[in-house]
Amino acid sequence: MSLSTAPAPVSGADRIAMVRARALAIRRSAFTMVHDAGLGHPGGDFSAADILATLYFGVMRYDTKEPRHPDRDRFIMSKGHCTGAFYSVLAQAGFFPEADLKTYMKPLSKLNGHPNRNYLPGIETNTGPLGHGLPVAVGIAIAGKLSAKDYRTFVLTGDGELQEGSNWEAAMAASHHKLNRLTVIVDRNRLQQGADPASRDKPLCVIANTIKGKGVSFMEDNVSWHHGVPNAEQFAQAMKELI
Ligand SMILES: Cc1ncc(C[n+]2csc(CCOP(=O)(O)OP(=O)(O)O)c2C)c(N)n1
Ligand SMILES: [Mg+2]
Repeated sequence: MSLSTAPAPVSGADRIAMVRARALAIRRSAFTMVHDAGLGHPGGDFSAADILATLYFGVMRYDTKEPRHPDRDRFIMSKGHCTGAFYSVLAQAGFFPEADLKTYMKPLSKLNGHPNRNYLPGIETNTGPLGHGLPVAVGIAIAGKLSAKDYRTFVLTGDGELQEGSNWEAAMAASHHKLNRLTVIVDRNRLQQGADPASRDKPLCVIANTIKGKGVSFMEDNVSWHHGVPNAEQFAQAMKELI
């Protein structure tokens, strides 16, 4: 049984175009599902669409005919509320028919609001209560290491979700166990649910997105300027730019 991602187009440019088209299809499908169900989390579906398309159509190895193939790469949708996007990518990849998406959140449907591994192929673990995906992924990655498997484990978390302390315990365990086949992707869409920084009663932490060496062309994003000292020519050039 062979493991593969979707058929690879010839050139890198075509590959990017294919992943973009998949991401667009995920958004269209997820929004249709939310519209028809009258329920869902479309904002987080949309921010996750490119990540899911990249993983399923450019990165991960899996076999839809044998979803529990022992050598498959594992993916855990820790932001389990975003089933519009997750079910859409699973259906596009071929784990179940795209027609099933029409049953999203209907009575007796297998497509619940949160993913259930007992109902659908391609789901590694149930998620929904935030903060559990990474701890489970750490366990899966440790199991891979202990059994000398080379599968990779991917987890997609929300940025708000990272407030759950379980993530930090899992991150420390991941580092301690040297889990080099584990990748955590944070969907940093800068929003969660109901957070209101303007009326806070607690300390504030601002993450400033900056550029090291900002303002001088040859210094920006160049780590050698961490403690570099300019020569005469560099000094003159920098002074010309810093106006
Ligand atoms: C433990 C837990 N607390 C609260 C919720 C309710 N809840 C669902 S989504 C959400 C916000 C998540 O924000 P974020 O992780 O940033 O996800 P995204 O922005 O990608 O939707 C919350 C609080 C939950 N699902 N689980
Ligand atoms: Mg968020």
